[in-house]
Amino acid sequence: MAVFTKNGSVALIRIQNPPMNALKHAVRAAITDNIKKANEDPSVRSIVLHGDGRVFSAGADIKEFQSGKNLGEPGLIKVIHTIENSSKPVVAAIHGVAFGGGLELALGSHYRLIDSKARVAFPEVNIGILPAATGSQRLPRVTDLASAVEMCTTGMPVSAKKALEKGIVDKVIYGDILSEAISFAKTVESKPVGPRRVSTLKVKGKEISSAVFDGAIGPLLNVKALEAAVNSDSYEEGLEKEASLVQALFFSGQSRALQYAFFSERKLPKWETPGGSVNYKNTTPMALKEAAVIGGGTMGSGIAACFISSGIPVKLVEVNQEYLDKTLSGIRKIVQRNVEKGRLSQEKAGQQLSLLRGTLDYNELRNVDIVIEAVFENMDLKKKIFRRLDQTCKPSAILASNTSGLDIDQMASVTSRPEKVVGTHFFSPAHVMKLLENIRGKWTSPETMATVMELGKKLQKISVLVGNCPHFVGNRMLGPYVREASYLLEEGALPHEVDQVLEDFGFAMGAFKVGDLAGNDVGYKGRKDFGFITREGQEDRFRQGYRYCPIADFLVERGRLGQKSGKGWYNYGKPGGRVPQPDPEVEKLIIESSEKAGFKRRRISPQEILERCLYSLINEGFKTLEENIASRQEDIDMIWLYGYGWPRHTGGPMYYAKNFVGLDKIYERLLYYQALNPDVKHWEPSNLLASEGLKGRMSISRL
Ligand code: 3H9
Repeated sequence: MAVFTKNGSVALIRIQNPPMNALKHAVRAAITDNIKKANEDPSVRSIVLHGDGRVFSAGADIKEFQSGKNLGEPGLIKVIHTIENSSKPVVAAIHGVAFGGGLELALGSHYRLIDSKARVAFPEVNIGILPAATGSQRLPRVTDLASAVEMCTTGMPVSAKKALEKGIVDKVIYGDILSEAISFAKTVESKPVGPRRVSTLKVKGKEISSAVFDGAIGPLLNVKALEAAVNSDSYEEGLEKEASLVQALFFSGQSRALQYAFFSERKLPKWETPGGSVNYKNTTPMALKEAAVIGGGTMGSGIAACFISSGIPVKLVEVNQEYLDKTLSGIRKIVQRNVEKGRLSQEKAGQQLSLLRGTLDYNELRNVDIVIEAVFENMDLKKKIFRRLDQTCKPSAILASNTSGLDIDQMASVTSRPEKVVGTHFFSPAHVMKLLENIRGKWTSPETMATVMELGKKLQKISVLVGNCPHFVGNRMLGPYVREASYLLEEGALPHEVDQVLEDFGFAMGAFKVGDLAGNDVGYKGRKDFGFITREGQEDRFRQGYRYCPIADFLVERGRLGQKSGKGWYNYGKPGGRVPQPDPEVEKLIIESSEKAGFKRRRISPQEILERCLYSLINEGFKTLEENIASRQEDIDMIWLYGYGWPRHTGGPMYYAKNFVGLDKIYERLLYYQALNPDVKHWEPSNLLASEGLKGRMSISRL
């Protein structure tokens, strides 16, 4: 947990808790004991604190927060004070990262050396807490207040060079960090440690503090903790305030939800099929040396941009030279924008673009390892392309579809290699959105699954493996949410009222604003293919015996496609406009439509709006688990966090259902809405949710 060795007069304390040296109880105890041991050993004149393996330390052990176990003494604060009170100088030798409690340990040391490639951060804000093991009180004693506020409220890592400029560390090391730290320690052995104790230093920039805090936007209690450092008469008083602030956060559901999200995200690479028989451990991915993308629309271009930015050569196939030229120049623009934003050097941009090749000829795809079809959502067209790819590509090549909801098995059925056919559902814009929903068809081989999951990692995506059903997991759950939003319009609400409730809940945009952004014609085209469209003047409000709201169809037929046409559910002033204004024409259309359908409009409460949109979506999520489409609760939650902007501080729809609402309550409301709306299929409770709701708890083994 922490190993004690000696190099002449220097005691070396090596933190040892792979992979990230999280400061769990045994580590804390071992550091404290070893500091005492070094102080008692007359042959020791200085101490170097360093980390084993990849990092110095990623901070407190978040698993301990979750379990509530092993939180007893020595707590991190005690360890830090033991270090600081050491009569022999302690030098922290930082490599990899010193994050959270790791940085707090370093700030408890008398000197801080940092490897040139290492980073420091206070990322506590990302898990809903603050640097409460003296960090919020120490940081503004070594750096300026504005930097302290920025670090504590954004959680963003700071490079070694910046950390030196900001006064957080004393020296950047370009050679071997440990041997340099040992030499350094020897040079400070006879220097007094008193002046090096950070807790005794004055807070920097007290005089400008009100200007900094007034301008500070960011998680409130992180800012308050820094204010406590400024306004307290002593370090000890500041610490007391820090402790009371973190207590409030610890007991908020939000910090637990954020910690759940942290671990859920890290569970995704450890993917498995339902029941776990095929998983990341028992499969080996194929090597992907070269890829191809069919179709250079928004999706295809974004996907190709992802490949080249990850160093994978890609061939993009279009139907004619004009489209191809347009697509290639679009991709060049994506790369160039990264240069303009300072994310990429001109040289790297050139390297990326050299990996891109446009072609009209399928024969050029003979040797690629994976093809991603990204043409529009038409099964006949997709089948035609899959047949052609099957005839052209080498037998080992994977044929993937970027469909957002069509049947992968149908595409596989026209090939001679159904085991190599898989869904890779990117989200728009593909080069920006983090989520990749990979879909296993009934024939998809474990090797193919492993390969697309590995591909997601290479493309730096959050990849989730799901089963094949109409619209898969994300869009399937989106269906009831969007349908409920439109039913609410018929019954009395207006788009901005529904959106306001959803945005108050935490979505960046409500359902109607999202529709306008994505283009209302996208869903319309899909419905049209299924013969689902209702035209104005027609009074057809049922599909396959279930309720159907046609207002979205009317909108598209009036040319209100969304932001791109300047008008959709809202008015944007001009095509491409971004500022939504409620539009009287839409209100009139909605009111007339409800009248024709025989609804007596009423005021609908925010509570009802929220329940109907969210609970219907959650119910569908349970159905995907029950039907073995989703393997695990965490997969669903991460799909919603990364693909649909579900508010992270509630963990995701499944976590929210269980921990913020309660499944018994949700089940009861599903029954209530089902009784009121027998013509709405999505209110039929999922059996899984029903059984757990009845039990009043959620102890499903897979969850
Ligand atoms: C804190 O310090 C509070 C104090 O201020 C005061 C309290 C009073 N704990 O991310 P990776 C695991 S709060 C437990 O895949 P990477 C992680 O789950 C803490 N486990 O690697 C994974 O496990 P598994 C503030 C942790 O190279 C494995 O390590 N610190 C912790 O992509 C590898 O992680 C943070 O919030 C932890 N603290 O990224 C830092 N950290 O193998 C959080 C990691 O079972 N950590 N694990 O899936 C990170 O940001 C990233 O892990 C890091 C490495 C950038 C360090």
